[in-house]
Amino acid sequence: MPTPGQSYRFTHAILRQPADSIVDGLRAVDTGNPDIGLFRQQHNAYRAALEVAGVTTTVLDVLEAFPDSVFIEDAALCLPEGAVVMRPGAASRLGEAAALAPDLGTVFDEVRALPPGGTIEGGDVLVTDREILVGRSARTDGDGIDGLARVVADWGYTVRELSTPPDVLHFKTDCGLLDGETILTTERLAATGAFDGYRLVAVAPGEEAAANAVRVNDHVLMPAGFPATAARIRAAGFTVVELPNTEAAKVDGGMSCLSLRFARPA
Ligand code: CIR
Repeated sequence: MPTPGQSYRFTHAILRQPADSIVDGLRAVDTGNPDIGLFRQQHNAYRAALEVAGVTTTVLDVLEAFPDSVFIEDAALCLPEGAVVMRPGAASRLGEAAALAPDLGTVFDEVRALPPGGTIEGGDVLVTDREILVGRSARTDGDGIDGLARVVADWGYTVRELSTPPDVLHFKTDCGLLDGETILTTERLAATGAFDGYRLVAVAPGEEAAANAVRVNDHVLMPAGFPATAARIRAAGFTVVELPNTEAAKVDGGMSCLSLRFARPA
């Protein structure tokens, strides 16, 4: 059940070690391969920032067979009641979810599967204090969204289906939660009316890649290099932590996709 103020309060996070095979990672536009050494450094800095924000982190072993497996958020949805294993729409990523399920089982009392049919990736799912928003995208379809709605209904969650803007990878490529009622968003996503009734902070024009920020306890983690958007988030009263993300960005990865964040009893 959504609990006011709890959608960005986390005690734990699960990450996955970047694979050398990240050079084969999916990307919309090829701007060159990630440098694996630098990727690891940036991943370590991201993990450290989660710890500073008050989260205990677990880093799972590398999965070389799955180049994009460092983007662990896409393979599951973690809620206080339990975890739901996603069904990625990218064929090369399907096996990541199955590989993750046993690890989720060591943490959660309940790990649920989706009913047959459809696809859905965690990058298309935004949990707020009042509902679960899911954007249809090239990776997530209506059947996948319906399946999630059925799986979480008895936990008290309402799922609302929205559209991801055309040519945008995931719904959360273009937005991030700042608090239970406040969303950081691109103008193009806000213009769809998806967030009517929420407070909005718009990313600065030309800084659309800054939208995938993630609120973790009292910190907002965002990619470095977007000063105008960082200033807007600070002006709205939030504490911003800017992190180098150049290597994940080469394969369309951002702040949210690098971890599964959740709250567990002490
Ligand atoms: C992919 O295309 O699946 C990966 N290269 C990037 C996934 C990013 N995930 C996310 O934003 N949640």
